Amino acid sequence: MKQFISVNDVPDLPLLLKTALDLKAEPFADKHLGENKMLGLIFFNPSLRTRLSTQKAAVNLGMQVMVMNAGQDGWALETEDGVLMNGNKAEHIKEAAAVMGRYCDILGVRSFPELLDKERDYSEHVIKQFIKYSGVPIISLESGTLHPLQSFADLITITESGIKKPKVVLTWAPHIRALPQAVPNSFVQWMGVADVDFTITNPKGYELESSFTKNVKIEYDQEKALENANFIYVKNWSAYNDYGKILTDGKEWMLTEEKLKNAAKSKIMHCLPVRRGLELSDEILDGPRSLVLDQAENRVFAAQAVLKSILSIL
Ligand code: SN0
Repeated sequence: MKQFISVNDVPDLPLLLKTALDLKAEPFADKHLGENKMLGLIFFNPSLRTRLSTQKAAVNLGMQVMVMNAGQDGWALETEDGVLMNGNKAEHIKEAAAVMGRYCDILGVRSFPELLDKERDYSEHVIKQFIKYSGVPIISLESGTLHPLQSFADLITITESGIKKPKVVLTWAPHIRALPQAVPNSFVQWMGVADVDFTITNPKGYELESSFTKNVKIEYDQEKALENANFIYVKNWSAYNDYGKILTDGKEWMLTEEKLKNAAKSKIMHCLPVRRGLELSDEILDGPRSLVLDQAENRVFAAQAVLKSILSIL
């Protein structure tokens, strides 16, 4: 694999999935593969799981890792082309990406959307600059529109259940901040190539960008959508059409046990961080339905499978 920006970069998904499950069973089986190879991670936004799981994955493969928080540990980066740099940004992404590419064999980049300008966010400007100027394979650690390492870990988690063609429902959840559409967009993409029966439920106005939801069932009645679900993925996102906006507090969309009466066996997923009492009830998060820690654990093996696949072509 040459880069990992979306599911479309994966040449053989069943093989990558098998690699991840094999690595979970034997995490140190390839501990010499990454010897003398350097992974660089650059974060424009906060991270707990992505930062730690990707480092752990690299170390399991014998790689070394360097981590940067852009704008905090390093210079504030200018990402626009052709600007006169007489403001507070000291370094251009062209040089920063190229320099990191000289030091590292693989680079991971986290860059959230600003949620102000739809075209800019959906053009994936920042990660594309890294692809263009670094000269090394790039892994998305969540970009403007996608979070493929999360979705891959989610697919691993669903696959581990062994349920054949499970019913998977992505449900919108309330939040107090405007959040990216990256996690839901990406989850929809990965469910699109998995053997699942998939439905999205959200309040009117929160439709995702239509190229992601082509051929996907959308059911605006949450209770109806949840019926007989095997997996319910809970996530907030801000509006796409009325871009980056919070349209409603949507309190009635918070998932509770009460809503699961027709989905008695359903497991509950969330990518974390989760706001208790707002997105999901304590009873669900602390109860036997919750898979959130399994998803987080699987982030290691998702990243390890991706790194292994990229290392094999270096
Ligand atoms: C991010 C998101 O894309 O929704 C990262 C998820 C992996 N989540 C947040 O930014 C949550 C922030 C908050 O204030 O709850």
